[in-house]
Amino acid sequence: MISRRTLLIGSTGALLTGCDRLDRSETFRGVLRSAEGLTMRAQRLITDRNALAREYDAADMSPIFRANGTRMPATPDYQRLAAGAFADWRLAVDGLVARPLSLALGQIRQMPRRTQITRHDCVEGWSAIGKWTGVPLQTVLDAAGLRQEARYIVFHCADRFGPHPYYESIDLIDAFHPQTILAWAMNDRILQIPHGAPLRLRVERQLGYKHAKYLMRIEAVADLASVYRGRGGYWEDSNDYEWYAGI
Ligand SMILES: Nc1nc2c(c(=O)[nH]1)N[C@H]1C(S)=C(S)[C@@H](COP(=O)(O)O)O[C@H]1N2
Ligand SMILES: [Mo]
Repeated sequence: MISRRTLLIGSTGALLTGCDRLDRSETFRGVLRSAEGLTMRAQRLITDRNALAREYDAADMSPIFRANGTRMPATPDYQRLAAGAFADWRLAVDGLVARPLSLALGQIRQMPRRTQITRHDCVEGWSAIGKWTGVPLQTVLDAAGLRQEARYIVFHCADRFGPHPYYESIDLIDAFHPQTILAWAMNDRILQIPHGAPLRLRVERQLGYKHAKYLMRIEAVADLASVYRGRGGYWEDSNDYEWYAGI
């Protein structure tokens, strides 16, 4: 037999739960319409952008990984560096950093490394799976110490397209993504010239043209307006390519 007391507690409990639910969902809907909701939705996008690109097994690696765009920078400076096996090459890390760096290849190869087998997708309609080894960009940025105002990382390359070098940029979400590395080896070999020796960017959540080869300088900036024509990359400025080329 159910006592009156049990019934009362039971119904009060149920009422409370119902009330509580209604209350929460209404608050929740309010939050979604508010500025805080905007932050929440942005946060979800950020969470998605932190997801890892698919990584493959050694058996999946493409027998041929074509080189695209520049295959050998034509400048005398680069050719002199290449002739000396890049012993005199330095990577400059500057702009909005606390400690500007000038890193030799040997120093970069001694930093922590990450190896990943990923698929490269070029807008021209080809893909290839390759193995990349390099230092996480985050490690280099942490060594330089990004200043508060820094929002983007710009990559300056050795090869020229007309008067300008090839250049690209990413935001800090991609800069700190665990699969964003400065690669110095490909398919278990030291990175070869057609693929961007001595150092190239791998930013695995984006299309091929974002993966700047022949890196010379990494610059932290507050906005992209001051970078060449203001759209953050050679193809973005010259051919209207998307700046965020997510895949
Ligand atoms: N410096 C530089 N980086 C570059 C390019 C280039 O021409 N110069 N081409 C881009 C394009 S369109 C692609 S698809 C990839 C090609 O990389 P791969 O030569 O290793 O295949 O590099 C990208 N990075
Ligand atoms: Mo490409």
